[in-house]
Amino acid sequence: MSRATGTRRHTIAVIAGDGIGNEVVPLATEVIDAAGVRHGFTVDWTLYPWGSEYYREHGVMMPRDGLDLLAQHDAVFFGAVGAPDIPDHVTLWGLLIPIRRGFHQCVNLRPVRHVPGVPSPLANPEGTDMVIVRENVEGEYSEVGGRFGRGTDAELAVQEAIFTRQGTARVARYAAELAAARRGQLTSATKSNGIIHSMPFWDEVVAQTVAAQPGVQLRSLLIDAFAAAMVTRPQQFDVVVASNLFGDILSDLAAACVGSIGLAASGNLNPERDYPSMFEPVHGSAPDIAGRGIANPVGQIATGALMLDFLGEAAAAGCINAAIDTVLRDGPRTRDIGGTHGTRDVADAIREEMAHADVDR
Ligand code: GGG
Repeated sequence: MSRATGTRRHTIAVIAGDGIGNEVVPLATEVIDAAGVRHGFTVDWTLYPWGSEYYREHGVMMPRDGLDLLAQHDAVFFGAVGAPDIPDHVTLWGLLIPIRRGFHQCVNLRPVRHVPGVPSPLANPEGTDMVIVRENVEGEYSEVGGRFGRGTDAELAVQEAIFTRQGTARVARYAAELAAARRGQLTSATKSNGIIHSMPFWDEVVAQTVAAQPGVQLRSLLIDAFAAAMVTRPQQFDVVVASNLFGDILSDLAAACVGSIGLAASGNLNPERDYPSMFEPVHGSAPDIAGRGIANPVGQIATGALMLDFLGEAAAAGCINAAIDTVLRDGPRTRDIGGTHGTRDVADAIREEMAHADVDR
């Protein structure tokens, strides 16, 4: 059916990055463009060829003025980073982390939902529906520390975690507001029995912040018990707030529990909107399957829906998510969730499903 297009424009920076990022990102942009045609907006994509290949050529993951270039866009659509021949801390700290920090993307939003029909390693995954709110710019991901006496018997490494009152309160407030708009249940991941300074501090600041948010029930759960509960009864979680490291681990675990990490979307949000936010799937570059056309594109496409929602295109986001659910239920599916189809088959099926849904409406 014909609808007016191009009345709203979004300018998006694209960094496909490494490995399967180069396979899933172009397909996800096709799906978003198709949503734009049907929902009356246009996306101007600008590709930035940064990542490990760029590093091999230039010795850096992105150019010195990289953030200035990205700052000209409404959002960043990111694929994956990581290559077997470059240390992971070089690739991560050379690209993703400078963007997260430089653009004050203090919240990493990671929704996890079981879609009926998707095979799961759990006996009872039905009804799992949570949002993990990961602190994204401080905590355990810190540059404070050092290596001493390299190569000697006395060698040692010191790594400091940094928790500020402002940073902890900020992410707790975001999570509490989100919980108030959902089922009102907020669970905070902690380890205050073993980590004697930063985690009791985290607990105090989270509790003080959440107390100011009416209608939200806060529970604090030790990260080890959290991991077990995620496997035995994930349905109990509504909104989860966690530090940078705990949030990263819990969201991989939760995504695997509902079927595959290849399904999971995320947004690195600058809630004040002073800078572009960055949207990337939870999965990495998967060098073991890169170049074979078998990666699951759903995480990247769902990430596109999250980005559109953030940009005010809720109807288009809903349409993409509904199409994803139908394709996950009826197929085609990639191998990670029990299918035999390729990356393009699944992305095309999502696009076709969107077209049918719009015609039916
Ligand atoms: N698409 C996300 C990606 O490539 N992640 C690589 C990674 O190692 N991320 C760690 C993190 O998010 O902290």
